[in-house]
This record gives sequence, C-alpha cells and structure tokens, in this order.
Amino acid sequence: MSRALLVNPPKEVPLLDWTMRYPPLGLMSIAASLDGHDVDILDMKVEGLNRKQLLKRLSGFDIVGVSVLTPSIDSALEICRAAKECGALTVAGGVHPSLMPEMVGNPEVDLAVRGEGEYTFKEIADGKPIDTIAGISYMDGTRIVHNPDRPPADLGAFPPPRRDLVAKYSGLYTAFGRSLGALSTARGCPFRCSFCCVPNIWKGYRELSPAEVVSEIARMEHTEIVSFVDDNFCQDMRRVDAICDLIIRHGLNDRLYSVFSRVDSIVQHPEVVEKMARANMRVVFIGIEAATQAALDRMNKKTSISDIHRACQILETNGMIIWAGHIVGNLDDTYEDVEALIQMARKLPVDIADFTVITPYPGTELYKVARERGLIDEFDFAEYCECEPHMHTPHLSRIEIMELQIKAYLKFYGLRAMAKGGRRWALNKEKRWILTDNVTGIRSFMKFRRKSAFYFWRTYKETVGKTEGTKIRRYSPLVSTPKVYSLGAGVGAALITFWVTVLIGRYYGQYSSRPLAFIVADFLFGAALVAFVIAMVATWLAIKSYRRGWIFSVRRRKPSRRTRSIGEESISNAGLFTAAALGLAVLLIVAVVLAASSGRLDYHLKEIMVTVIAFLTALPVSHHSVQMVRNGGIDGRRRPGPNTG
Ligand code: B12
Ligand code: SF4
Repeated sequence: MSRALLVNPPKEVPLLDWTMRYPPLGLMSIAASLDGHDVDILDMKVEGLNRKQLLKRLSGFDIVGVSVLTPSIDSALEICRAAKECGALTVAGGVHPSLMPEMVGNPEVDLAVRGEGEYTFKEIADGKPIDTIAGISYMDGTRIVHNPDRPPADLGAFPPPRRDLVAKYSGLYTAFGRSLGALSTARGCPFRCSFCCVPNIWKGYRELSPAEVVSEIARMEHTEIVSFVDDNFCQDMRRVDAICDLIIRHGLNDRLYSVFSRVDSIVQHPEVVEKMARANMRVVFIGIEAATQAALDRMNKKTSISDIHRACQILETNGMIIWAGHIVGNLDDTYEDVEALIQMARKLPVDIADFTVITPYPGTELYKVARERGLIDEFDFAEYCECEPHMHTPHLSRIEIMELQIKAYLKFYGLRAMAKGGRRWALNKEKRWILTDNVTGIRSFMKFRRKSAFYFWRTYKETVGKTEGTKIRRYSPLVSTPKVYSLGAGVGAALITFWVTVLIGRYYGQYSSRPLAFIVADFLFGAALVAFVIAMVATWLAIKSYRRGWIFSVRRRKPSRRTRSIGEESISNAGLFTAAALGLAVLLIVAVVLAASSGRLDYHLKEIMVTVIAFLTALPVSHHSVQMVRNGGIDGRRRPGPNTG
C-alpha cells in the first residue's frame, strides 16, 4: 500500500480566480480510483501554507501527485521540489502535462501523466514497472520517453469522486458567494476550435448516462450551485433533455445549475432550453468569441453570427443567466473589429461577459500557427492567464490588445451599462430574482468588479501608460480628471475658509483692531488647516473612486511625442503647481501685511485674501495626491507573492 497525496497548487490568476473557487474534481476522481492505497487531497488554493508548513504536510507520503494547468506550472514545480525534498515520488498530471509532457525534463518531476489520470495513477501507486504504464512520460538518462497513450476509459466504470476528501474545506468552494460543487458528466468535444486545447486532451467525446449523472447530483448535498464542468455540456441535447427530466422528477431543481454550451446547440433545440430552465439549469456559459463571421471561421468555431443572436434571444426569453466568452485580439482582427465585438456584447442581452485576450496555449492550433508566424512574444507559461497578452497579431500590438481588453471591461461593466442590465433583469420576471433575492451575489460581484477595475488600471499604468504615451482616461461619476479633483478641492477650501473667517470675525469683532502678527498667523493657520483637510478629503475621494472602479470609459489618444513617463510628468506638474501656488500665496501675504501696516486693511479684503490662500494651497496638495493615485503610487496593497514561500 502506498501513501499518496494529491495537491492542487495555490497559483491564483486574476479575474477568474476572484469570482469562484472550484473543488479539485480531477484529483477527487483520481483519489476514488486509488483502491487499497492511503490517499489524501491538499488544496492549496484554499489552504494557504508557507514553505515550512508545506514540507511538514508533505512528509511521510510515498507519492505526491500535482495537478497542473498551464499558468500554475511555476507553483506546481515548487510543490514538486518540496515533495522531492521529503523523499516522495513526484507525479505531474492534468491539462498542462497532457499537452506538454516535456515538462518532465524538470528535475523535480519524476513522471508526467498524459490524459485522464484515474487508472494511470493507480498503476503508479501499485508500483507497476514504469515502462509498462500507458499514458506516462519520464526521463531515461537525458532522453524523454513517452509511453503509448492510454485508450479512453468508459466514464461509467469510474467510482464517484471522493467528495469526502475535500469535506474539510467545506464552505470555501464558492461562486459569487454561494456554495459551489462541480460535476463532470462528459469528456472531450467533437469540435476543433483553434484556440482550445480540449480536443487534444481528451481525443473524442464520451459521456455518462442521464441516470448516472443524476445519481451523482443526489450525492452532492449542501450545494447551492452545481457546475457541470463539461466543456460542451449541450453536445447531446437529447441527453440534456433526459437529465432535466430526472432532475425535475427527483426534485433536485432546488439548486442552481451552470453549464457550458455552444450557441448552435441552443438554436437547434429551443424546446430543451425551456426544460433546462424548469430544471433550474439557469446559468449558461456560451462562447461568442468574435463579432464577425470571418473571425469565427478563422478560428474554426463552426458557429454563425446569426446563431449567436438567436441563442441569446432564446436564453433571455427563458430567463437564463447568459455568461458569454469573448476573445480579444483574434488573429487578423483589427482594432475596429474588436470595438465591434465590444458593441455587440453591449447590445446582446448578456449578463456576465468575459473578455479574454488571445492566448496561445500549448497543444492548440493557435499555438502552432502563432509560433510559425513568429507572433508569440512570451513563452513563460506561468504568465498565461488570459488577462495580459503574450502575443501580438498582424494588426494589433500587445499594448493595443491590452487596451482593448480594458476598454471592453470598462464598457461592459460601466455604470451606464450596468444600469441598463439592471433594468433588463427587473423587466424579465424570470430574472428578477437576481435583483430581489441575491444580496450575496450582488455584493460579491461588486467586490469582484472593484478588484478587477483596480487590477486593470494598475496593469495598464505599469505598461501602456509608460511605454506608448497613449492615455487611459478614467471617469468617476463625481469628477473626471485630476485637474477637476484639484479644482474642486481648491474651491471647497476657499468656500469653507471664507465661511470660517466670517464666523471668527463675527466672534472676535473687528479683526483690524488686532495686532498685525496675530492676523497674519491666523491667516496662515486657518488657510493651511482648511486646505489640508479639504485636500485630504479630495484625495480620499479620488483613491476611493479609482479603487472602487467607478470608471466607465477609456479613450485612446494618439501617441504623443512626449518622452517622459506619466509618472515623471505628474511629479513635475505637481511641483510646478506647488511653486506657483506658494509664490502667489507669498505675494498675497505680503499684500496683507502691507495693507495692514498702512492701516487700510479692509475686513472683507482680508477674508478674500484668506480664501485665495486656502484655494491655492489646496490645489497643489490635492493635485499631487490624485496624480500619485493615478500612477499607482498609492494603492495601499502589496502585490501578491507566491504562496508557497
Ligand atoms: C473548473 C475549471 C477551472 C477552475 C478549477 C480548476 C481545477 N483545478 O480544477 C478554475 C476556475 C480555478 C479554473 C481556472 C483556469 N482555467 Co480552467 N477549467 C475548469 C474546467 C471547466 C473543469 C476542470 C475539471 O474539473 N475537469 C474535470 C476533471 C475530471 O478533469 P481534470 O481536472 O482535467 O482532471 C483529469 C486529468 O486532467 C488528470 N489530472 C488532473 N490533475 C491530475 C493530477 C495528477 C497527479 C494526475 C496523475 C492526473 C491529473 O486526471 C483527471 C481525471 O481524469 C476545465 C474544462 C474541463 N472540462 O476540464 C477548464 C480548463 C482546465 N481551464 C482552462 C483554463 C484556460 C483556465 C485558466 C487559465 C483561465 C484563466 N482565465 O486564467 C485558469 C487557470 C488557473 C490556474 N491557477 O492555473 C483550460 C485549460 C488551459 C490550460 N492549458 O491549462 C480548460 C481545459 C478549459 C478550456 N476549454 O480551455 N479552471
Ligand atoms: S471551444 Fe468549446 S466547442 Fe470549441 S473545441 Fe473547445 S470545447 Fe469544443
């Protein structure tokens, strides 16, 4: 008997990982097949461990298996390194090793498992000679050996996933604040979209029967959302129809189901969509991908623009939550094509939209083509998170792709667009619950929106703003640019100072009867205090508005001939502002002193002067702080570092 630990690496990618935490279904399924062995699951995505704690957790295991998606490669290797230190045999499995078994060339990985892991991992744990195990790759000296592929298994023959092994994390798997369970009912997809790695992982399409699916759902207790993780759940609509019948018959439609579907399946079977709604299978993710037929054809999507429109209409009529995927920067797309995609997303009744940048995952047709055409700029797979471009296209630079992605998010999740969406939900009686019965969902969505807006803004500042001289303009509902913030602060400071001096003046009687030094000191004190407070408020407001993503527009400006970075420029701007304001303030104070000493200081003139001083002092303070915020200087957060110490 072997002691095996299956590990889900902690690597977090922006956006997607901020909306949901999935249980590691693949590992749970492998664990179920490890009959006769002692097995446990460590999900580092939900159980944060430092390196010392990790080493402690890994010790005593004979085999450590790690699940690897392409972006989690760095994090997975770190775990393998730690496992080797503890003397375990290390096995990497999952999507990335299936597509790039060459990763076994890393000294910390002993074996790479290609394709499904249930039987393969069992044979490894059983201690079968490695040259006889199908579906693995390993090093023989300096040579990589790829054993023959394992033939696809009958899904119905697998025991159900070991949900008990992740029960210790109960309450931590959530989507938009609700408890989340995952269920795989089919593997593979008969289509071959150029950007997708699925056809190369699973080779062919296999499915569980409706009865098998529903008996697994029945085992999933205490789950508010059940996610069918199949890439193309609606491939066989007759099966979907039968599953829905069983869900309804067994009263399992008390929970919310989410599925991934192609648009053509929906268009061809609107009657099944109606049943899906009755079974509460209400969250439907569809791949829209592009706004032109030429782009869809280029990616071999085998769908049409009219199907996209029709599918959205059918889903909306049935009260489904439409979650749509779009690809920003498809090969041969122009800037205008992507702008058209953004427009289309805003016009369709889409409820949630992903705008992922074109990403050449290994094992895809896109990777092959992009590599041949020299379009890939970065091969560090750990960075492949679909939120920052790693390749350019013939018509779009990486910066432009990035800019378009941000633009898409800002437009789609801008306040105006969201208000429109809210209205649509309110008018659709099947969807009204999103507003009326979904406080947790809305709160968690707003949190996600804030975090994402800040992420994009900072990323943009760090790259585009500094490299190309283009400018992103962010608008908050209150004010639009730093200059307006500063002006607001100045005017506010002036008004309050005016009011305060009038009050003080009334209280003390005639000011001019007081000694000159007292008056000047009072001016300076009052002005500085009020200006300071106002500038603080302005800055706080600025930071809050930027962080909260009260942002709904991005404008591209022609690259300027400016050579200095925005950061340098803002500092020098603020410096100039301050110098000018101080100069004027000194002039005014001199004027006050002269007027007072000549005995002709008018009470109202004094107030006006105090007011102007406050205005001028508040202006540069506020301007400088707002510029700092815009440039990412004050973000109050540290960048997340790797979790494994
Ligand atoms: C749920 C899900 C997620 C979840 C959880 C992922 C997880 N660890 O399970 C979250 C939301 C975190 C996620 C994130 C991402 N995902 Co995702 N995700 C999925 C989805 C829909 C289901 C995964 C699943 O449960 N499958 C069912 C189980 C049974 O299969 P499995 O996990 O692959 O496991 C089997 C084998 O792979 C193997 N295996 C897996 N692990 C191990 C470990 C060992 C030791 C062994 C021996 C074998 C083995 O055996 C298992 C049983 O046969 C898949 C699509 C799909 N249908 O698989 C996409 C998918 C895996 N995701 C994908 C992508 C693109 C991403 C993101 C990159 C997206 C992004 N915007 O950034 C991120 C990457 C996150 C990261 N940190 O690396 C791609 C894969 C891309 C790639 N090259 O890695 C997929 C295939 C979707 C697609 N059609 O393109 N994802
Ligand atoms: S994108 Fe969807 S339809 Fe296309 S190959 Fe991948 S899973 Fe199949």
